[in-house]
Amino acid sequence: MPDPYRLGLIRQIAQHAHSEIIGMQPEGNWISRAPSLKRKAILLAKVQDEAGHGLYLYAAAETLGVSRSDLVDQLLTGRQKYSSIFNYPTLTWADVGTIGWLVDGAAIVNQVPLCRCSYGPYARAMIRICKEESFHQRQGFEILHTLAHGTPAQRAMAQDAVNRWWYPSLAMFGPPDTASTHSEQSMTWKIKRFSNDELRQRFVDMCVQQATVLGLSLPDPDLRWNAERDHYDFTQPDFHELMRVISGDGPCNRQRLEHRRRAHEEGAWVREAAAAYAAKRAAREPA
Ligand code: FAQ
Repeated sequence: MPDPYRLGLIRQIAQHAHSEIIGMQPEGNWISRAPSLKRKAILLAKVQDEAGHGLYLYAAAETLGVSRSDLVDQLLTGRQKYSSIFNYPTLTWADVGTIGWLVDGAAIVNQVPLCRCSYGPYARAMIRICKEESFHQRQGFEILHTLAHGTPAQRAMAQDAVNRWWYPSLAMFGPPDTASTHSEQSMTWKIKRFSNDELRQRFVDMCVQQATVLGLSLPDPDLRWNAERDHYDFTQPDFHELMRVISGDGPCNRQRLEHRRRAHEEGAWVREAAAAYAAKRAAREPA
């Protein structure tokens, strides 16, 4: 395997794994505040799924000759990135629905092609992840549908959340193709199968129909069908804001990393106990 291919994959898979782990925080914030026991149980399961996705992805990265502890260290010291989207706050319960609908929706559009990428362990991890993401997307859609058909205050809360998450969700697909440093190489190697702009367009086309079913609007006055292109025209997200958030200056960057560092330190005894238990069992088992 050529080294640049291996390193390119480690970069992308590690960022992806970190995103799943940091991505537990915005929704985790609502587990104790979910409006019913049923909603709480569903959200708890979703957040646990995200931990599982992180685990599959770290395991896929390890097949390329890196250790999980080294990758975690790179996240905690800010040398590796995670998705910009998880640096935005979840202000209301409607944000949980909107993350499911838009953020998981964008994740699915981006990740379904990865199920057929050129590196088997990553592709195979993505198959299971996409199935679970699809459940996540539907639970978000259902939360928003309930709110959008509830009281005027609930409806306003749902619309406000969609207004705040729309552009950050569009930015998840990365910089425009003209500014994407890795796309060309990643597409040649068939790690990426579609460009950032192609997937962003696919996501917009999909969301317009779904917003109609929800009875909510998307906050873009220039969103309209273009029969010549056979796609919706739309306003691009603010890519300067994306770069600012990626470089550590988003609304919640510091809080997210601080929380992760603390959780990692506080969980050290669990890792030590698990390692000691595994060593004891290995010593007891006949060779
Ligand atoms: N945020 O040259 P490109 C989820 C970086 S879904 C942060 O275009 P590339 C599920 C990029 O890394 C979210 N950084 O890069 C969930 C590169 O930086 P570098 C995770 C970004 O790799 C839902 C630089 O900018 N999904 O977690 C972003 O060809 C709900 C130049 O960009 C994945 O990771 C961004 N938005 O394309 C969990 C999918 N965009 O490394 C919980 C796999 C760009 O040079 C709750 N990854 N950058 O320092 C990919 O498909 C690609 O890596 C892209 C970026 C499309 C994200």
